[in-house]
Amino acid sequence: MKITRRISVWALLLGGALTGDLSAGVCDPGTVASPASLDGVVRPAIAEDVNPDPTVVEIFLTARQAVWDFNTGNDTEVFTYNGVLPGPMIEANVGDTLIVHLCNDLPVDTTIHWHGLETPANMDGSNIAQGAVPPGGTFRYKFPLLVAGTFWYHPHIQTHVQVEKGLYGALIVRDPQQDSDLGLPEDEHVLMLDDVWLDENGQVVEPFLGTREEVAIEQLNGREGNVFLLNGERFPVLTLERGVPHRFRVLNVANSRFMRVSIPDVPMWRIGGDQGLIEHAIYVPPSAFGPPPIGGPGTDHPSDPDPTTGLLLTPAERADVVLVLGESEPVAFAWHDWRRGRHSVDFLPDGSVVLAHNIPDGTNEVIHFALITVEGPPGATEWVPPDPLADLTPIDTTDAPALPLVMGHTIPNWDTGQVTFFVQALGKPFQSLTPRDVHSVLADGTYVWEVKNLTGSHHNFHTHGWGFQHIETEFVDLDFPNDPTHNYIEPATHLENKDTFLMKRRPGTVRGRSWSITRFAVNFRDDGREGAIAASGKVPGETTSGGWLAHCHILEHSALGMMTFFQIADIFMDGFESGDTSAWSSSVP
Ligand SMILES: [Cu+2]
Repeated sequence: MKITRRISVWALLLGGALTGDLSAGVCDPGTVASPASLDGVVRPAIAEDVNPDPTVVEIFLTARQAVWDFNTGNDTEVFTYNGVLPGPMIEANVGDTLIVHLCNDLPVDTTIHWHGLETPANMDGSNIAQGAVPPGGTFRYKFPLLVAGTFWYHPHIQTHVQVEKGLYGALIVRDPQQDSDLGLPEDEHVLMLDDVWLDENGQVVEPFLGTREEVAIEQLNGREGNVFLLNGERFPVLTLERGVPHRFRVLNVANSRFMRVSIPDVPMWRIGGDQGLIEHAIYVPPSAFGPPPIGGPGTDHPSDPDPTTGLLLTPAERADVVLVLGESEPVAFAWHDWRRGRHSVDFLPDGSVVLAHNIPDGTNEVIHFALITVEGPPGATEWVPPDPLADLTPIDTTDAPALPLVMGHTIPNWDTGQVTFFVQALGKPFQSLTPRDVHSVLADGTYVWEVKNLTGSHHNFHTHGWGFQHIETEFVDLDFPNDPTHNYIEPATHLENKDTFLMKRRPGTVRGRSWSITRFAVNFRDDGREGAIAASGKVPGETTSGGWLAHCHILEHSALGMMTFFQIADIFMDGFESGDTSAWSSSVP
């Protein structure tokens, strides 16, 4: 490891690999309170809470460039918070107030979005919730933490570029009573899973370059990287205690890659996810591994084709799982492919462009994120989850109005390969939407998101500001109306509060003749925010928000328009101010 300039960050001492600090900017460099991955606990570095009040967590985050060693033989220029990648993990208890002082030492505008958190509208950090924080600028975020769960933070300007370059961190909101009821060891592990696309010089590849075929493929399928990272490290060795239950909070922070992860022969119990615990633990069978045995970062055996094995996380989803390592042999923490409808594209001489699915999809080789070595004497070989884990309240959608959306994209442009995506209305990308095109809802109202997926690929759906509950997914194929394998309803498998959810592809092959519709229950509750949820107009004001975003979290898709916004437009609510509609924001979200 080459250290070009010493700074006092713990990561220097550890496997995390800061090799230099490129900034000479206006901001305090920011601190990290404690190092990553010590004493058998796998986690990112932890942010320093500078506020002595036990109910206030106050953090300084400086976004700045740095040089990172991904063990590729080259120093990679990255974006960091406080010089570490992932950014320092923020820890708090439900009910605490979080204050974050962002200082932007990057050469570009940025913001911080608090993925999954129920913030006041003007603290949401999206490009329409607040003005950009320019280079040298600062912004103070302050809000109460209303829900316990596994959350994360990242920019929401040029998101697909800035997250890819390393700007992300975990935000864990704990409920101490719930945690003690689980009866698990106090130390839990936090695993942020990423992939990054590096060129032959070890630098992050700019988006949407290359031939029209390459542009079209990257846009249609999203960017899938060639270097896998667990907490910013490539193929780390993790040491974990044998014979005890381990709680893993797992976060998919990749731009586009669906993360299906597994440990050979080790089942998991999923106890929660995006928005905290679920009611009853769900058994997650391990994916099958064939020979050869554990290798380096890549191996040459194909993924388990059974889509029901392993833990599946679409981009931005999180899972809270418990597992026991019984054997003393090292084991792999591995990624398996999952059939998500990757496109191939052909530009034909007659000027037509044909999309097909003629590339490996679901059968790509297994990649090892990390090697787990196991220590200690034999102990427990399994863990029996308490039941129930938590009490959840189903949202009653009787008579609830629907909020229809429609996800899709255009055929790639014949000259450039460019694709336009949409989620609000046919052919209308985010950039073209006005407040007249989008949904306005009442505070405290209950609605049903009714999201149609016209495409032959899986996407996902994320809304800012409020979690939701999956009701059902309906599959429709007009060409085979009597075929029950093409026309059916998949009800929710269990009750869970989510903020990011898989949008399954259409069952048929003919465009416009087949689709899926996924329905989610949502209550736009104002509890804890007292009117600070009002947002409208698409353009942020000094203290007002232009709205709340809803989008696909395949970041290439949202950047290209698969995003919309909704307005909380209760004009009778205290604090309501109509947004400025004099100019439409055209910045990439
Ligand atoms: Cu998408």
